[in-house]
Amino acid sequence: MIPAKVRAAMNEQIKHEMESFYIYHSMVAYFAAQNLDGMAHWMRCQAHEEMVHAMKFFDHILERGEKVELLDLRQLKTEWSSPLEAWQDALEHEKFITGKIHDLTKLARDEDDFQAEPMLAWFNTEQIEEEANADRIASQVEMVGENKQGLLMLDKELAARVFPAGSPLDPAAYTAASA
Ligand code: OFO
Repeated sequence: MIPAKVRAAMNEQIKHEMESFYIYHSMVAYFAAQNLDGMAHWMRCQAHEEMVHAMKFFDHILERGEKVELLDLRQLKTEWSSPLEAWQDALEHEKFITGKIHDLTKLARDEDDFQAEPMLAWFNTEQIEEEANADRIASQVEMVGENKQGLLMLDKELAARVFPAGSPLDPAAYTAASA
């Protein structure tokens, strides 16, 4: 059993993680349109992680015999005026998510939901990496400024991120499946 307030907040968190999945795909589309294919690829890998985050909450609620409720997503931003603005937004979005995880952790403590603790501890640790990644890349994009060569080098570097094995978001998975 999950305390009612905690269950409601976990269902809200599934929504926030799906919003992360969604906004990062908007960024995939934006970067691809700018011919920044490495950044688009990096964000597609990131979107995979966000789906996993949503499913961790989804499965946690189910395993504890409670009801999963998939809520409407907010309309988030779909356009950016520069790669820097997109990366800065990614950082701000991660900070927002960190705040939500902190709120959920506090709520679980207030409601004596000890069984939620291991999962929430995982998310608190994960958010350190999530913010650090977005912060590092936003800073690097800011550093290269108007230097197109620098931007292309960074883009190439970001293309090296590897999809988790078997990811359905990896174009290799669905282009092979439909061949
Ligand atoms: Fe990017 O951590 Fe989940 O949302």
